[in-house]
Amino acid sequence: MTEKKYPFIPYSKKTYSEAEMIQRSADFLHFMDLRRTVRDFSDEPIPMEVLENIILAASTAPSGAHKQPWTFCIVTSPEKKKQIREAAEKEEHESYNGRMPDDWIEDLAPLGTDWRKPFLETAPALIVVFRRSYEIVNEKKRNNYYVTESVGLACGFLLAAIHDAGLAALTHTPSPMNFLSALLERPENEKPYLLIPVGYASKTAQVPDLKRKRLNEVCKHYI
Ligand code: IYR
Repeated sequence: MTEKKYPFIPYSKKTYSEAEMIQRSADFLHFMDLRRTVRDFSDEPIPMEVLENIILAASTAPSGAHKQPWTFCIVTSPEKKKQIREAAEKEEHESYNGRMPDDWIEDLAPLGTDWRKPFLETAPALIVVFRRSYEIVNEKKRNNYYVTESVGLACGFLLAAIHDAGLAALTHTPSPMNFLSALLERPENEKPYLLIPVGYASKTAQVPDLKRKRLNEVCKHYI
């Protein structure tokens, strides 16, 4: 069966003078450069409407064949957060004590991370992102496309939206993270992708004084 075509509608977008573009792009760069991964959160709650808006902003990301192959689970239940923390710490303990190769441990040492994940309970909300590799349509499996790329893009939008709302986040990747599927009772077509605590940074939060790569390290120009 061939799918029906979308109707096409006119599109126009506001443009700027070169001077305005330069100013806007520099302002945006400065704003994005202020985003930092935070590991120390206040337990102050955040409005649900903010979380929902952030997720809808993430969901505007481009995706393969516009399948939007993602599910964002919001966890604010203290009991669920505790279960997630306990399960994550169990895995992380094993990872830090033997599962991660020495090089990896060495690369993480400057960041001061370890197996303890108190932020999973302190942060007022956890957004657990799932990737959907297929859908069930009329009882049949229908694949999604470029799922990893699509969900990565959506998570990028999500982090930018969180930052824009004045909140902080941590892109946490407990490994393995299958326990999230069980704890959140997700269907077979969904696999956990990222676990993102969201909230206010605690008043005493510190971040490593890391430097970002310069333009010539991340960009090559072919004239
Ligand atoms: N998942 C572990 C280890 C970890 C890995 C990387 I790569 C990081 O940038 C940070 C942590 C943890 O969350 O501690």
